[in-house]
Amino acid sequence: MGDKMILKSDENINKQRAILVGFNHSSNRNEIDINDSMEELTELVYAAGADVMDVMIQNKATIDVRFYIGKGKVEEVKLACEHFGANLVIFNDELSGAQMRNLCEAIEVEVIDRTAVILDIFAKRAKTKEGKLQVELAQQKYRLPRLIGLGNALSRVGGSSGGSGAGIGNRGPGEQKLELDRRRINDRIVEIRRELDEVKKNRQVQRQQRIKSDLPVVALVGYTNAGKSTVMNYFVNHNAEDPEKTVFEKDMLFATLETANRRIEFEGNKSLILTDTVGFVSKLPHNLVEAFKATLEEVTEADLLVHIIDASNEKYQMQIDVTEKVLKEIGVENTPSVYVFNKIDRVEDNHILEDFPESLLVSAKNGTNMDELVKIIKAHVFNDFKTVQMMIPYTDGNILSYLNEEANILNQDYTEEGTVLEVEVSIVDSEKLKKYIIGE
Ligand SMILES: Nc1nc2c(ncn2[C@@H]2O[C@H](COP(=O)(O)OP(=O)(O)OP(=O)(O)O)[C@@H](O)[C@H]2O)c(=O)[nH]1
Ligand SMILES: [Mg+2]
Repeated sequence: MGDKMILKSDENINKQRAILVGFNHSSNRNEIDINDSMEELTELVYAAGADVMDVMIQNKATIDVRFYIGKGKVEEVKLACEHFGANLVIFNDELSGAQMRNLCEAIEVEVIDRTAVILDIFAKRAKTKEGKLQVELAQQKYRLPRLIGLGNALSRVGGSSGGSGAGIGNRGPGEQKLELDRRRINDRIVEIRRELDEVKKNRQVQRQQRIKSDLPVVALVGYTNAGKSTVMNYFVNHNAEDPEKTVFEKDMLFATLETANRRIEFEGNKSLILTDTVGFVSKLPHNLVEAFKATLEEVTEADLLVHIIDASNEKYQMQIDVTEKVLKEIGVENTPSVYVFNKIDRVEDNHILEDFPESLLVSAKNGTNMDELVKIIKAHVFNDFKTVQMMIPYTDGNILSYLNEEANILNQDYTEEGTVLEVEVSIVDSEKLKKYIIGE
């Protein structure tokens, strides 16, 4: 039982029958509503593949150090498990190793917490090598301080071979095992970090290549299920060289777990890199935020953040707050950003524009107002363009082909000396090609 308490990547909570337990303490009240939070936990548990048999909430002023919830509630949870034939109890808040052990012993079923569920989903969905390594790193870091919770079950196993039954006599081998596990995890953490460094080096090479191309980066950010990938696909379908390269979109939490970059092209040779990112969720495990900072590098380097908000979700204000909090944690609070309220096809009457006059309402699914979004993005990232007149001597044909590729030629005339152009170029190019400029 113990080994399963913290899920490894090869185990999961698929098809288990779970009881969810929430704790509503006074300091919590001005945060997220407990019912909303439990509803979200239910969604997370479904996303991880388990069934939710019952949701229990305790309102209490203080946390019980030993069991998190009160002793009486522990009994109730135990009865509920028997009643529903549940084999898993999931707490909405992070538990310590000791609390896990105590609860597990008292309730006699596996006990995990919300963080373990989120880690489990991430472990199952991560696809790239870097994604997998990062999730495992977060998992190992999560396991380490909770080995006591595991240690108990392990010591029972260890002690049984001694034949002395339950009790203090089991401690010896258990603690040795605990120490061994601790060392094993620490070793693995070191190894993962080393592997991640390797992967990172490769990524940096790729990024540098991209940076060399000078393309602006626009990152889609927002709460999970807001429609970021759908927005991405809209652009891939309309403005990408290869419309085949759509990303996965689905009505479930954490459909996207890895950052995806696509080159999006607008008329006049104006291109940008659009980045689809992992969605955020309330109580996102800190280790995971840490781990994903690396894959969120595109976000930290973005020229513009397009914050996608699900207008059809009543709790969008909370979702905006959570997203902004995480963005702050990864250090991008100063990047220019725009609010885009998505799924307006699902809202009839709204006051969004009164509350957020600067925002845009769209439906990525139906394409409503997406041309407005294009305008906003262009205005933000292509404002470093200017129109100039150039004269390119016929001997410099390579410059002309460069401009054909990279700039927006508005007018073209052939004179005796060479080609005279009216052309919209980036400031960078206008500097580089200064000697050809004959008028601005
Ligand atoms: N009605 C409606 N549904 C939408 C719209 N945009 C997206 N959806 C749906 O919302 C669900 C989630 O969309 P995704 O694009 O996967 O959301 P996401 O923000 O990428 O979610 P994660 O990757 O989980 O963070 C899907 O079922 C979409 O079809 C929209 O404009 N209107
Ligand atoms: Mg997505």
